[in-house]
Amino acid sequence: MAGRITLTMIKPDAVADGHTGKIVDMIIGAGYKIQAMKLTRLSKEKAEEFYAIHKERSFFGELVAFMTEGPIVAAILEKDNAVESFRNLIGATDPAKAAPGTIRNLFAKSIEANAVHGSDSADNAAIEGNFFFSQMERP
Ligand code: FUP
Repeated sequence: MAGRITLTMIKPDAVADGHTGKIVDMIIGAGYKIQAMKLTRLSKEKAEEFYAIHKERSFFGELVAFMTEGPIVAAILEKDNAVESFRNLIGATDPAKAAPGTIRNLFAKSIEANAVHGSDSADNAAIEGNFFFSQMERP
């Protein structure tokens, strides 16, 4: 399974704006199989844990505040070369730099409220999948 999964979050901005269905449709249309999916909400502690790698960055406090402001949809997605291909589907972190037709180009509002997350490596995809889902919640 290594390399075949990635973890996504549809972030609070996109969920609140009613874009969940369109984003899930794009993901399925691009050939991903959904292994697990849930609507949930990050506590401050959980958001700080998820983004711990960024804790020294100037934007960390605002990022945690944004990620806890409303519900998110987390999902484990399966496809060949999942991490890299999904990052191509979502586009650059900054929506101003995201290629036309990418999820962030279509739905993101700013570099912070950027609609979706995608894991940046196969190792982090495994860690992030286990962060959100128990064995019972996965096939
Ligand atoms: P990405 O892997 O594309 O999600 O981007 P990063 O891991 O670099 O950043 C994680 C999150 O931090 C982004 F989704 C949004 C937030 N961020 C900011 O708010 N400001 C920045 O300058 C960079 C990132």
